[in-house]
Amino acid sequence: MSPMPPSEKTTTTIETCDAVIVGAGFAGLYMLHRLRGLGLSARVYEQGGDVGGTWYWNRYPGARCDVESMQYSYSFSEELQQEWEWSERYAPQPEILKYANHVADRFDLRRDIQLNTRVAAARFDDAENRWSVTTADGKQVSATYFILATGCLSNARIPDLPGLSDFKGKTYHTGHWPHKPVDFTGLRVGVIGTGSSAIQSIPVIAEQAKHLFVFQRTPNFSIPARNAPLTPELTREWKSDYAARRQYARAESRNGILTVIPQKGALEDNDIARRQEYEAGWTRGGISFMAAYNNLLVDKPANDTAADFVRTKIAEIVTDPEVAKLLQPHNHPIGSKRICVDTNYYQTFNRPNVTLVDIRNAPIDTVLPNGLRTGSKDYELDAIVFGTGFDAMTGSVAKIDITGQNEITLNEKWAEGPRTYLGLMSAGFPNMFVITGPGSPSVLSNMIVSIEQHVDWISDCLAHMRARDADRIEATKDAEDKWVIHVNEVAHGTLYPQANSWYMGANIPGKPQIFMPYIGGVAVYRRICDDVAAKGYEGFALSATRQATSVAAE
Ligand code: N01
Repeated sequence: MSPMPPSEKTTTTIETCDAVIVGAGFAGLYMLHRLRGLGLSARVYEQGGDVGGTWYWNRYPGARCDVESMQYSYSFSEELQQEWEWSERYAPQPEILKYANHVADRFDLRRDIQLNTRVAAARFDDAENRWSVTTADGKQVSATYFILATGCLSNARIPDLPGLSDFKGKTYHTGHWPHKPVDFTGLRVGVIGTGSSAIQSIPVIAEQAKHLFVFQRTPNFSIPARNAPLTPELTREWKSDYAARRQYARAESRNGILTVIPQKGALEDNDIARRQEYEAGWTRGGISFMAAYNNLLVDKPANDTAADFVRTKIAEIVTDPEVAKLLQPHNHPIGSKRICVDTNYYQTFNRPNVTLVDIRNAPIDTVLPNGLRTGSKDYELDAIVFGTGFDAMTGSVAKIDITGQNEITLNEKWAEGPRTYLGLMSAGFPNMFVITGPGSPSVLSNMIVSIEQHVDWISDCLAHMRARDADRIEATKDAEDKWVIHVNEVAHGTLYPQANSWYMGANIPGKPQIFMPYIGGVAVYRRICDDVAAKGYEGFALSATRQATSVAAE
């Protein structure tokens, strides 16, 4: 047995199970359900006070999903998808959280979920073929499988601004919002950041605040959501054909969302036809705006036509031409950063109580006890809202001290960027699975579609192993190396790497800049994963380290 680090010497093994799952968001909940279906014992550890993952933490004003409700939901249970009623085209955060809670209750998941418990470390014991998992309160559990369902946008990040600890007002991060409603009435509020979270919250905060200052470093492209109540007719239409629509989204689409797949490129249309096409997308609302043509994310001149259209819209909506100019993005192709979806975002800058502050040319120098100082001016503030994003995809995994074979930690192995085979496993870390990890479509897709695909793949893999008396699976280094190259090549065939985005790790000082998700599309990716499985888990090494019965009998 490999030696324990000093901090773990005093812990006692209190539990054994087949699998430890980290996180009780949508990935962890479904993983638990599937493992139970296989007759495996599993324990879920969740650092939040309840289930729901991202929807438990992101309670900021205006938070809602940018994938339509009828599609942003589980498909694994026909009864569940028939009985659940969504109220709006884009569900608000409280409703999605209610749905996660409903799922946890309906499938009796809570008895295997331990809340308020952060997993601090996990260590693979090669000789025993077991993971020893330690929680932050020093408890230890031993499991054959270690499954990271930690979410891609779970590690909220507040920039290291000088003077922040001396600020006398309240500070918030959109991704770590208080559970009690925050009332900004009568306050001078500063929002730092203009990503999806800030763009959703700014119009709502502006309605409450005495004055709202928006500190913008990089303007973003945003498309109107056109949110509305879901009509009973539309809901009925979806439910009458749910299975087929789901199947299309998972097996035919690029991003796990049912959209008409465009057949032509933007430059194949003349100016008038193109404008009509974009106008239709703008009027329809939502992220399908980028599905107008098939080359918007691979061809810069084509992309420019869509970007110009949105820049023109901004100029039409925002009455002050100087403010409109500042809001028009020019430093990245449209869609190369996650496109935002809003309700009245650009219109909010016409309000007399809202000021846009350019911190690209005059960066924040310091936080003052009563506000913020940028290069040119002081701003008095009672509250600061950080919409500054996350250490995405790897951040929440990196917070766990994971040690694999030969005493190598995952953080050491991923020091130059994450390395996985299919985004599912990393060589040297046997029996450790990552759900929607780097190297898989994950954040470029409807997350629930990708979560279900990974959970199903992992479950089928474990069933396959059990049928062959195997109890160890590991990615081979060769397969992983080839996959990393492929992920990189596909990304560089697109415009995505041209943006300083969190997809690239560019928002975290010092983080290696590598395009993390797999951009080949969910349908292509699913076929690759299914093919790997059909070939006996090609690129993975499966073995039996002891009598197979011990896997399930402990
Ligand atoms: O975070 P972001 P987010 N000083 O990283 C700025 C998903 N999501 O929480 O671009 C000043 O996108 C930063 O500026 P810059 C969705 O996938 C989905 O908004 O780095 N500014 C940027 O403007 C999304 O993409 C939904 O120059 C600083 C902003 O903060 C992802 O979550 C809703 C700064 C961060 O934007 C993350 O979105 C919400 C600094 N030091 C989120 N550091 C829906 O489903 C950062 N910024 C609708």
